[in-house]
Amino acid sequence: MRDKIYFASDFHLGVGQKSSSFEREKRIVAWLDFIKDDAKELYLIGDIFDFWFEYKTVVPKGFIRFLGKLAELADAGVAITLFKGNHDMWIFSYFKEQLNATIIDDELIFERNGKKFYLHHGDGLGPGDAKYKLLKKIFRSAVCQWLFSVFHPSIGMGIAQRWSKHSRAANSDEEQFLGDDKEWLILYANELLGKERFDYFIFGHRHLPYDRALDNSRIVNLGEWINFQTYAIWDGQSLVLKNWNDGHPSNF
Ligand SMILES: [Mn+2]
Repeated sequence: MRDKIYFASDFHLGVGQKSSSFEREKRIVAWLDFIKDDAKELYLIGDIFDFWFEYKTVVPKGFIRFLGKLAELADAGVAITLFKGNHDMWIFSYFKEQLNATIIDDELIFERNGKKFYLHHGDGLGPGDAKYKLLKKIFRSAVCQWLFSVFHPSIGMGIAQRWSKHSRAANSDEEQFLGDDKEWLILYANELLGKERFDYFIFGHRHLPYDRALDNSRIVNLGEWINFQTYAIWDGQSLVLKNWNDGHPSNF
């Protein structure tokens, strides 16, 4: 029965040593293969690629097993939704054309079985970080995208790869939970709950899997696939955060 909804984020394909990114890609492909028969919808909530840019006629090399497996799911009837993350905000129309994927710029709100979901990659939300919020506006602007596109891909992708070596995903170990009063996505969710009812908030970006109760609601952070290999599944009744332990899913 094709009736499950799956959520994952922050694969950061391409970051780290070539071999480690390739191993990660193979783990993700095995997971996609595992879910392909009962998945109705698949939400990939940002930073799937450590860097992505679509030139008019050129896309970045690599990830062929991952893209092939996504195509297999799409062809089997899984509805794929791809969120722009802060690392892959320059996803344009390629995955819409190739996978019939829905591309989400910021948040997505929907209801399933009377439960209301709020989904967002998680970047630029909550208090503070004015510098990033400004940068996001600049990077997402048409002018900035045009400027990048006029460089030869060897130059543009070269800049991106050097930049990626200094990124958090490339260098940091596991993150620490700061507490319900300090985690900015929890603060953001609580602020939204003051105005509107939501049953579930699902974010990525934080690189720390967590599942916390809020006021009549819950917040799930999907973690990442460098250290945790975590994902969430909705079976129509409940939302569960899980670990993919190389073929043996367990509750997180
Ligand atoms: Mn990330």
